Amino acid sequence: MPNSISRRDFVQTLAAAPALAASAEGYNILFLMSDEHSPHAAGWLGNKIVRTPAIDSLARAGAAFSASYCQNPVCVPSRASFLTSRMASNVGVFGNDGGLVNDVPKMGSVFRGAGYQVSWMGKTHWGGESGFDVRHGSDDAADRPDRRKQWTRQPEDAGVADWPVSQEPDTIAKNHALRFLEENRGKRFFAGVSFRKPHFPFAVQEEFYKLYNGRLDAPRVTPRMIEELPLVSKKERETYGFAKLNQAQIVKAREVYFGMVTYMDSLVGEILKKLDDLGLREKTIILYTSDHGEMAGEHGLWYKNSFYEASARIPMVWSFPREIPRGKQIHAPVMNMDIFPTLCELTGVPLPGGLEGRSLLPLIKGAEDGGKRYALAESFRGGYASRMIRSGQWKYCYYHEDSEQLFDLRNNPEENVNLVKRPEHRDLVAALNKRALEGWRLQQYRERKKARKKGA
Ligand SMILES: [Ca+2]
Repeated sequence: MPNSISRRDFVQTLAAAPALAASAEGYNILFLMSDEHSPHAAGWLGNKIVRTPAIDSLARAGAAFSASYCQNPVCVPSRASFLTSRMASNVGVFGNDGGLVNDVPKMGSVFRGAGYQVSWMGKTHWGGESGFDVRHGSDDAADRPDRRKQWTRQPEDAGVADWPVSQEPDTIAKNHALRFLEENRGKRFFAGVSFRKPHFPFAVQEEFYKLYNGRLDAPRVTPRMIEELPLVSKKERETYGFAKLNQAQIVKAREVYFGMVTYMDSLVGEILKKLDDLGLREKTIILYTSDHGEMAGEHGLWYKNSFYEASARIPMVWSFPREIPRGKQIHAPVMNMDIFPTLCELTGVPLPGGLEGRSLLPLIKGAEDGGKRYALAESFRGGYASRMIRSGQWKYCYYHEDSEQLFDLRNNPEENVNLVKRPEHRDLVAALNKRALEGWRLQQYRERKKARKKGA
């Protein structure tokens, strides 16, 4: 050790070294994501029936979050928020109609600027430019077999797919990913692999369906749970006729949904195996997440669009043997906006200004207990606007011109006991309401809606 630096300085230098070493050695990023994966259908988060061996193994090799949330439970805004690390409504995105502004740093362009080979395979759906080189956007494949007319979005149409997995867009995206890894093994890459399953339509091949046929029940839904739904969810039930579903239809759609989860997990497994075969595992930061969940019948609802756990909470698993401890589960509330700054910290890529998320690395490493963290989500849908905050064991939801909810997730994970009117929680509700509504762009949403109506 040179005499000019003290032992303390040397230790501090070592502590600061990972980020520097990362940029010098060129760690890769593999960003694996699915569409509509409920955290209630995740083996590593405790579901005993669903089979997710590949992602379970990733969770064993790294850190899994049990309270990670998307910032708007629908495709485009959720993707816009992790792409920019900002609330989607702050970058022009209120719903699936897009509008992502150009003049903010995006994950793809920032890592491209830092010298990474940035490529995105599979579903994009950002609502604007991402900065990624999109190799295979499966969302625009017109000849998708599940777009034939019998495969609607309705749960009552759930069934066994009559085409092989080789024709699935996700299998094709996976094949692109395997080729990409081979071709770029010597480069520093940022590969996004984005599956569209387990998104509806509810169709899956027999080999996956049979794993669950006869093994699942319908979730418990009481008339009171239906009565207490926010108006936006009641409208959703009406629009899609969920009240007409019988128990057998609910169970079958859930069996197919679990099958789709396992199919998607099998693709993750193939990609992880390729990474191992190429000897890239040790130098690749791996993330698995989803853009939102799927209610799959809970609370009498399907799809996403709500703040209930199955919809707004997302799976999030990180693995990187050099920096991330093995088998860690973290219960602090976090957001998908936190992904971008975490990747910057892990790789040493300078953090762009204006990001709203915070790096997860201090939490992952145990330097921070997460007690001050909270997660925000919002929804603008069919004229309804709402916001949610998760803080500690509490979830508070504010539905504009409708109602409010307060759930104690530790003691009532089913979210069917609304505590918002209890006098003992008055101060808590006031504090959560204030924080949840800070910076809310409700007025902008209304103006935009008005302008679009005029233009139409
Ligand atoms: Ca989605």
